[in-house]
Amino acid sequence: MDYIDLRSDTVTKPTPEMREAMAEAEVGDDVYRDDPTVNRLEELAAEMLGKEAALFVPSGTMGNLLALLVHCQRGDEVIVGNQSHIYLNEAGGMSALGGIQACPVKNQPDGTLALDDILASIRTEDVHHPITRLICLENTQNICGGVPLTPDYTREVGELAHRNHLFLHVDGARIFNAAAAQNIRVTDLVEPADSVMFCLSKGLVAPIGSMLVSTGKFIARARHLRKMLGGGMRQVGVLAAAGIISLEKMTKRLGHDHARAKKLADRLRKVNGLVVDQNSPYTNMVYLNLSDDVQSNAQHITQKMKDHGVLVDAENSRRFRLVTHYWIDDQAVDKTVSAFQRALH
Ligand code: TLP
Repeated sequence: MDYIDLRSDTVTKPTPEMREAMAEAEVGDDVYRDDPTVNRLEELAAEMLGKEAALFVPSGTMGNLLALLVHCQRGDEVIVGNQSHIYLNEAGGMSALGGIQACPVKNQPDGTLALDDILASIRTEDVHHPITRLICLENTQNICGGVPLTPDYTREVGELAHRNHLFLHVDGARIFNAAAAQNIRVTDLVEPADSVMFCLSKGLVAPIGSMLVSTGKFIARARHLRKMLGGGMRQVGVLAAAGIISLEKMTKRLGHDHARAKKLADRLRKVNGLVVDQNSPYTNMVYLNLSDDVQSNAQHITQKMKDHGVLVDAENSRRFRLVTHYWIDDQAVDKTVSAFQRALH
């Protein structure tokens, strides 16, 4: 069965144009820096984000880990949102592989970390304390609803960080969604950051890959650490070719995904048994709960939805996340609404 897959935007399969570019990609050994397609992708990513250099990495998780490893020494502390992907969903890589300690700060409902909370979490100079080294923001903030952080807020955190001799890393897995939602340039969102990771493999539709972007010196160190982690790839231009299409074309169409998410949320608000989060969606994610009067749980409804040809993600026993992307059209929205109606009654 051809499922309508709303579990994530990570499920996006490459477009026919991407497959063609992949088949025809000029390649070389990227560990020797000999792959012209990877070199082009890295130059393009750096240029689009207004930074000096970029590194192609297999996943967002590796990109974030490399950033932490470059910024921090063993025993250092990183201020992260308590609802952030880095803190919750990266298998504890920073502590396991970097000896780095997380200092979780409460994410506000709008995805931000309160400036006062950040300030209060910065360690004072004391022989007993770890050294605070880095602040991480996530844009868009996934668990808070796919909510975009603003350029003003990011600038304030950047200033706070630099005033206190800290670095700022942005987990911008969906930074182009954040820019599209606010109708601004992505450079406005990342200018205050010392390093940025963003994903090609989510709303930008590439089959694999993320980019780490920063200064030339930082990226040279990250390249060395990527090799250490076993992430030195060879004729990887076959993947970078899809990434170039992500950057040149897919960054320009994310508004369609946001409009479809809105349409989906508006329609689901009218379905008995569902309560869509008040401000959802901000970008391409719709978060909703089962209403109190529904006896069955989200896992059970998820199974019934699957029987009707629609895959959704149960966050817990009452909550769902639905993510729109390139392969979700208006018809898929209609089918999802009717699958929920049937699954609930
Ligand atoms: N997020 C995935 C899951 O891991 C939850 C998803 O379906 O949303 N930062 C953020 C903000 C992310 O949402 C993700 C993936 C990553 C980093 C990691 O990217 P990958 O999966 O490429 O390692």
